[in-house]
Amino acid sequence: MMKNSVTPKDVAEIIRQHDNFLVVAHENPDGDALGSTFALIHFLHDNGKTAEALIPEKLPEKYLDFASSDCRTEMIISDLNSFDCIIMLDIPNPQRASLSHIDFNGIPLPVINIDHHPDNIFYAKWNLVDSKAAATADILFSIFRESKGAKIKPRTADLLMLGIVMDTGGFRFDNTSPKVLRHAAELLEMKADYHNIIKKMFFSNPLPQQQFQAELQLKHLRTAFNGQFAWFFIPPELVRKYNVDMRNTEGLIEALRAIRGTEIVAIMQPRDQGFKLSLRSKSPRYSVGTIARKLNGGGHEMAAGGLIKASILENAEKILLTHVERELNAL
Ligand SMILES: [Mn+2]
Repeated sequence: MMKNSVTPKDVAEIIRQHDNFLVVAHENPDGDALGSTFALIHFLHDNGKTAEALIPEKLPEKYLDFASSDCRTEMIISDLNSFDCIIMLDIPNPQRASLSHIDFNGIPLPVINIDHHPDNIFYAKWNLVDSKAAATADILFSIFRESKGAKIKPRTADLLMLGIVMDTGGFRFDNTSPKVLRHAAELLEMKADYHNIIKKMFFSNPLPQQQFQAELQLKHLRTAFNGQFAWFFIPPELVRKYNVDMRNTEGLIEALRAIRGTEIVAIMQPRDQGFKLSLRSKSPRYSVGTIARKLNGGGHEMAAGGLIKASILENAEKILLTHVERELNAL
């Protein structure tokens, strides 16, 4: 048991004892971060609490219909006085929080850390970290069910389902467990609109974005190590050509994972002093978490991200290939 570990039941009780919550998601929020945040806001409101979310970035377009109105885009330290508890969702360390401009250690409020990343550093007063959980939304559902007499309305069920669907890739990834499938069935019984979620998340690409992906695959896909590794570098001029908003390209990496024979896949994009890296593995034998931790990042064993510090693409690719080769041969 790690320090200050709490159970879903404990968190349900801590929530009962507080009234006014700030809910914080990680930077570049994905479907689990957003689904969890909005689900928690709805749940708290429906059960007599006040709550606001902090999401400093413009949301990816496909999530706009799911957004809750009590959402702030910025926060200064004095704003925190109006809350009596902070809940951090899907955030392995405070540097990844959208609150990172505020000195986390100086925050005068109790903090609950609810997450499923294996590299979570247990930074809060109360930490509920379950790395076996498929999604943070799945952990939240356990908390909500432990909340005696609390209502879980269809909108809340819907948002939890959104988080679960996105972190399991529509129940295709290795984190799809009996538990998460049971939870999903219960959420359906609570009137989560699964079909709408699938349509909005997977079958609603704008045409230029689809064409962007086609050209990316046709002209920029590279493979190595007998096809066990595939990657693309996303050229900024291609992004401009199709006027693509990169916030809307969550899931782009699945095109690489779909290729037979690939074990590790990656996407690289230019970022500050180097190249931002997204990594996926298709088998628990190969940990992209290990690679990411060596490359200024982290994440799950089979889904992770990092930053390669290099001035030109060729050098970044060389560094990446070295690490991938080591992981492929690690057994
Ligand atoms: Mn997650």
